Amino acid sequence: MQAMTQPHTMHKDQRYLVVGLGMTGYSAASYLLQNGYQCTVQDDRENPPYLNEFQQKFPAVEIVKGDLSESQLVDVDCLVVSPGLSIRTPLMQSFLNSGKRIIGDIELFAEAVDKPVLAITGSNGKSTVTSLLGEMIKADGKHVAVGGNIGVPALQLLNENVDLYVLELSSFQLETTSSLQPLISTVLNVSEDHMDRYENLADYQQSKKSIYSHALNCLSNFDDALTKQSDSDIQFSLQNLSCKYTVTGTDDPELVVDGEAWIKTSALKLKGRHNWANCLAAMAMARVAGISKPAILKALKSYAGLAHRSEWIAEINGVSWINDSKATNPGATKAAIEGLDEPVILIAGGQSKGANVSILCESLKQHVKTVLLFGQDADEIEQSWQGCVNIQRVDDLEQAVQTASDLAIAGDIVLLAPACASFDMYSGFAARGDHFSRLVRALS
Ligand code: UMA
Ligand code: ADP
Repeated sequence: MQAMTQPHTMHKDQRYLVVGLGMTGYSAASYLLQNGYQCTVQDDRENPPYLNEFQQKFPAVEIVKGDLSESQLVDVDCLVVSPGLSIRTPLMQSFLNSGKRIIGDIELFAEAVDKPVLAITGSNGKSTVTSLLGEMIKADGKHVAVGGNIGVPALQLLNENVDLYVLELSSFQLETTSSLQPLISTVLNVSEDHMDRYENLADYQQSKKSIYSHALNCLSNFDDALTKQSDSDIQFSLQNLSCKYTVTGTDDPELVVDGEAWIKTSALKLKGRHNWANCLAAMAMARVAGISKPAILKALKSYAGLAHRSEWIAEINGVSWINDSKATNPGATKAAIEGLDEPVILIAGGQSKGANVSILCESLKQHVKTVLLFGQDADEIEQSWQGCVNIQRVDDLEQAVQTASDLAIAGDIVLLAPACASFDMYSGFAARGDHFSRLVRALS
């Protein structure tokens, strides 16, 4: 399987076809057209999300709706494919095999960027590390642009006043990127996700690790061998005291840099052991970027995390309600459950994306009283968890919240951490998390 061709070089005489008119496609087509390249756009939907904006901005540019066809590709030199679409289709592979190029928005960004880039990928923790690192850089008085998979297309960040770019990159974006040269890159962790787009875990891991290809510095997670690039990696670890970035102590552990304790974990706003790892990763990247210790500490003490990630919503009759709607794969749900000491009522389900949810059995046994399960892949998930935890099927989130409210007693935590994507019922994890918060607030 060929994911990319050789590094891309932009030519004004090349004909580009932007595939997909979502947020990324819109930013890529706008970038190309504004910079004088020949570009048309295709989307298989009748009403792509950015159709109106695009038509208003570029009324003369052709937009083809419907399935991508072979005849359309004859006059195209380079495809710019949106991350939500696989490039592993026979049509795209035959396009690649004919010697033509497939790139994504990050490749266009890589061609244009002239300031250092700090690049983050991983199965979980990307957005937390990306935004925390952005806060550290801001605290040092530098102009930082933060974006990528976190929600702002990278091409929209390009600006001459920026000192540093922090990019969250998905495996999909990395598949169509070959010439990004980050000052530092990290793969935070690798666990099953997007198995509907990859042949197996090794295939997914390979996409993630391509972030290291031209990086000047590589940061890996000593506790996750799947993230390692080489023996010269900078490493962080929650276990190994010989790593440059680590944690010591038991009562109130401290984050340690080069053997020196920098901050007690109790002083961090972010809670949970997985977030200690995220803090270490952000600290390591900030230091490579020359950010001062006071700025790093200031951000660590004030950064409270993003919505929908272990977000405390309410306490009602002694029961805490937590929204971790962003836990869209089993690895994230595991971290969310294991970060809690109280008995948990877990709300889960949705689209499992082919992931092996049975990796959660041990955590469910140890921490979870009842799972309230719903959504497209609930049957399959119930089979995997049968025997390790009490499971109750519910129709939807509303019924899940009502049932949790009936079951919970003071001291329990009700946790929405679905281990699944939400697209069977919602427009995304944020819509699901917002619905949960509204339902919980209505209880009180
Ligand atoms: N689509 C079609 N037909 C098309 C084009 C797209 O049906 O012709 C569908 C895709 O299959 C997908 C949806 O439209 O279901 C969105 O795809 P897109 O490539 O247009 O996505 P964008 O709106 O451009 O958003 C993308 C990222 N989305 C994906 O990778 C699916 C956003 O990450 C990212 O914030 C944005 O670019 C800016 O960089 C979201 C995401 O879910 C948060 N990412 C995945 C994740 O984090 O797990 C990888
Ligand atoms: P991503 O952008 O990779 O999805 P987020 O920072 O948005 O990551 O966190 C998503 C969810 O993943 C969180 O709600 C939490 O449950 C889990 N998570 C966060 N950091 C880690 C980590 N380092 N290891 C495992 N799980 C994590």
